[in-house]
Amino acid sequence: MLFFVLRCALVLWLLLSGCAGPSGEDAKEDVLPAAQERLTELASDGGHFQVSFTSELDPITINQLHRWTLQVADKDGTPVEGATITVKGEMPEHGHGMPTQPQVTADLGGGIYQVEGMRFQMGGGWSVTFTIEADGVQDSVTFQLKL
Ligand SMILES: [Cu+2]
Repeated sequence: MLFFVLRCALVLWLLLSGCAGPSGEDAKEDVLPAAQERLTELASDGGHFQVSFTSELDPITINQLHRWTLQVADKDGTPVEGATITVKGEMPEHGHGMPTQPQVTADLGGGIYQVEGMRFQMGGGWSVTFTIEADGVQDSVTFQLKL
């Protein structure tokens, strides 16, 4: 009897979820790309640099160590080479940072830099700030991400 009830419940659940499936999936499809939507190109706070990033993981998944590539140009669009760049990721709403300490590990030339050690341990709002110093000028840029 118990088995029968469970089976009925299972069948009912399958039927219900089957019915709810399509609209549920549609809603999910609407939400996910928007959740991953982000500005990947920004002017730095002081307007000295134009910065864009690409993530090796796209979409970015939680808890997975991955690399970013950062592209830095001056305000006229000329690639900035030989910059010193630091990385800081945090969840402003939670008051904590990343579990890793990402670093720029290679200047690939042409204003392109490799960032290693990116890992986001939870979904939500993240900000990733790059502080860039080149030719005696220091400026920061912060990318906002919803993961
Ligand atoms: Cu958090």
